[in-house]
Amino acid sequence: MADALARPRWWRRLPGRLDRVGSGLGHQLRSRLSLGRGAGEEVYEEVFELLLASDCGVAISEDLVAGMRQRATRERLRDSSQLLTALREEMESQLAGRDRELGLAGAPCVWLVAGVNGSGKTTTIAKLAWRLRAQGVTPLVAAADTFRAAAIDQLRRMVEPTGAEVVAHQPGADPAAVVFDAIAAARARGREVVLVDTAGRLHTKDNLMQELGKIRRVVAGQLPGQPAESLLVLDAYVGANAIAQARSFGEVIGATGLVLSKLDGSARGGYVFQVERELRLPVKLVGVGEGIGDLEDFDPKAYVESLLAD
Ligand SMILES: Nc1nc2c(ncn2[C@@H]2O[C@H](COP(=O)(O)OP(=O)(O)OP(=O)(O)O)[C@@H](O)[C@H]2O)c(=O)[nH]1
Ligand SMILES: [Mg+2]
Repeated sequence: MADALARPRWWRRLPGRLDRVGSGLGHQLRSRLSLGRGAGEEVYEEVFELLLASDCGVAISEDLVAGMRQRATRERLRDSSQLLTALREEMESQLAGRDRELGLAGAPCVWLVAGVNGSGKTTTIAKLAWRLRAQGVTPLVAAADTFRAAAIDQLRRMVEPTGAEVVAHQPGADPAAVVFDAIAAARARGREVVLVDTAGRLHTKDNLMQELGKIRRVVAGQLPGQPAESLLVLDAYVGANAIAQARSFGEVIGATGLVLSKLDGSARGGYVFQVERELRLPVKLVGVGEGIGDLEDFDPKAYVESLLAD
């Protein structure tokens, strides 16, 4: 009961979604562990297989099982609920000790948002604008996806209803120039936060990656120490396949954190462990739907809870 109360809003809003993920892993773990065999070698192998199947990756699955086994031996755990608790604690400790706060230092502070095509950048920007407005901050949004006219229109359509302002140039303009102007406007108008929407791109397109690097340099040139946040948006549905491309992005933008979008549609529960370890970056935000309010701070405890739900 205490656990249920501790769950954040987004967890409760996903019945049949994350729950479906949870019932996969949690349900199967329970049925394997409750066969009355205690903590035998065979059981650990089965737990390993289940973790692997839910996209935890080999290294994490091995670590989780090793940690679980150590606890079981040390504390003489035998029954299934004790073993499950040991696994839960191991999972929580994998995600512990990371700074998941969004940095707000700077006047203005800049949050740069990047990722591959369709990962959820513009939606995340609009959700962030809405959230900041709810906190009494009016952000300024730089339409640095100048690649398509439709991208600027989409950004305006999504952001303007939140009350945030959009700074845009013509389609085809230099994205770094848009950012330069947005920073100047934020200074002139006393805006505290500048959100930068960028065009989706493949990590293999050198010229487009360089363009992203240029945006970052323009920000730093105008405002030393910025961007305060360089967020890489990853589509949770794509799962661990996106890790290699994410690494290139991470370097170019100097990523400070990850946004996992579309978590509401993803069945790859263990992916969070893998992505955090492989990229050495904290998941800061999760997208849990298409609505403007469907962005939440990532809460590791609640996440583990939802993974292991029956
Ligand atoms: N279910 C769900 N859909 C999402 C979420 N975030 C974004 N989407 C959807 O994903 C699609 C792409 O979102 P965009 O925000 O346009 O993605 P983008 O990264 O800006 O795309 P490009 O600018 O074209 O690279 C849209 O249909 C969004 O509604 C989420 O958290 N959950
Ligand atoms: Mg976009």
